This record gives sequence, C-alpha cells and structure tokens, in this order.
Amino acid sequence: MIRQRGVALITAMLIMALITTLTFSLEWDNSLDLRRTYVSMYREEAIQAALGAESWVLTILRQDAEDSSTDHLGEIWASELPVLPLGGPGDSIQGEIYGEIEDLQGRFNINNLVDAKGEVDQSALEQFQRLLIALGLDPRFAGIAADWVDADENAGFPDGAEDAIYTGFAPPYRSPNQIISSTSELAALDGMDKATLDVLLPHIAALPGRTSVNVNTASGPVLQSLDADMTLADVEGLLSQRGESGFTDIQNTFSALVKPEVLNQLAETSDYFRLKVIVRVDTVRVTFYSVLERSAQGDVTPILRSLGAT
Ligand SMILES: [Ca+2]
Ligand SMILES: [Ca+2]
Repeated sequence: MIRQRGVALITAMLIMALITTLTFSLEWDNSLDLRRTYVSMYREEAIQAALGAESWVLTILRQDAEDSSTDHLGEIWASELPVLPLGGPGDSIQGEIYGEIEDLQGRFNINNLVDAKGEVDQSALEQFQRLLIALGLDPRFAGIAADWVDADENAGFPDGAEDAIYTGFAPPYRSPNQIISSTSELAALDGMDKATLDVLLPHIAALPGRTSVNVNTASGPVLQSLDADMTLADVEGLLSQRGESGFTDIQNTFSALVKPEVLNQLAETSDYFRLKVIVRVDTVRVTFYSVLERSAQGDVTPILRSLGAT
C-alpha cells in the first residue's frame, strides 16, 4: 500500500514537473511570437520609411537636372542626407533615418567589358586591369570578369575562366555569359575572395548597357585607370583642379592625359545614381539600396532595389 502511494506521489510530481515545463515553454514561445511580430512590423515600417526617402530623392535628382547641366560633388544630391528622427517625443517607438546618394558613373561599369554583340571590349578590359592595379589588386580578375559577362564560352588568355572551370566547383555553377545587374555577382569569379571584393566594390558598378565615366565624380583610382601613363601626381593634380565644382573643360583637361578613344568616353554628367538609406525602428535596422536612372528629359526612375547588411 505504502509502496503504491509512493509511486502515485512520484507520478503526480512528474506530471507537475511536465506541466510546469510545458507552461514555461508555451510562455517562451508566446514571447518569441510577440517579438517576431514586432520585428516584422518594425521592418515593414523601416522599408516604408526608406521608400518615402526614395521618392524624396527622385524629386531632388529631377530638380538637379532642371537646375544644372553637369553633375559634380558640390551639388545638393552629393551631400549626405541629414539624420532625421522617426517618431515624436511622446511615441513609444523611436528610430531614425539617414542616407546618401552616389553617382554610379563615377565608377568603372563592369558591363563596359563587352560590346553590344557580347564580345570583349579590349580597351575596357585594359582599363579594368589598370583599376585593379591602382587598387593594389590582382589584374587577372579583369580577364576573368570579362569572361563572366562575354557571350562566348572560350576562356580568355592568359586570364580567363568559363564554365569548364565553374562546373568543376562544388557546388557547380555556370557563368551568365551576359551583362550583370549586381556587382555582388563578382563574388562568384574564379579565385575571388572577400578581401579583394571589399576593396573593389566601391569603385565598380553594374549598369544597364555601356556608360561613360563622369570625371567630375570619379574616384582617384578610377581616374588613374583612364590611361596607362597616368601617374599618382597626375591624379592628385586632377582632383585638386576639379575641387567641389567639377572641371570647367574636360576636353582641354584630359586631352593631354588620355588616348582619343578614352577621351570620347568621358562625361561630366550622369544618368545613374545609387541611393543608400539606413533606417532604424526600435531595435530593427534596415539598409535599403535603390539604383536610380535619370533620363535625358530629367525623369528619374528606380530600376533596382535591394536590402542589404549595414
Ligand atoms: Ca547636376
Ligand atoms: Ca563567357
């Protein structure tokens, strides 16, 4: 009898313990659910705020096209957007939004590596090699990137990589053999590593079709890539000459520094910009990117939006 009662007691204690664990676990799940709901709500609010900033930026770029005939770093769009608080003093949710606009034509356009027929453009290939060297990176990546976007399946020589290489990787993949819409694709290039990509990415863009370089906004290494004989002193001279308001006469300034076929591809205006917005709502942070295309008539349209890490 005593023995049986003992068993009953132990069973009761076990059931109690189980119920307690179950309750605790339910409460934990509930609080996780609640947290998940808040996070997805805040994330949605952050994206809406970023879209609001984007439409504001469209009007800035539209207005810029009306007000000026060139694009340079002294213009309103080039200044960092002010940090704006989200939510008033009494609101329980606090956050802020800030961002910047960058001229993508101040960068080397990866899609310039091929012509309209999808064949490698030798002069762009050499320019990309010079950019890699100016950045202290391996110039072999120029030929490997050219193979990535060129239409054929013949690996370039001496530097190249086509599907014969990529299909041997684990997991295997194929090169697109066409122009790309995101420079992050270059992470897949044969031999590419994060350290190289981190140095390269701020100086390259992937724009729809071939574009000219806006020398008013180009980085030092991009200016240096314009000619094999361009020295660091030349680049420093150019940067100090252009100051914040850009070059007054690019033909005159560059004709002695670059070859005539490169001179033809230089510009002092831009059609492509990238907006980066960082929004914080409570503990949720969202980084929003939008590539903006401005037409000859001054209309501005978002052509590629993405969310990324800060
Ligand atoms: Ca302008
Ligand atoms: Ca190819």
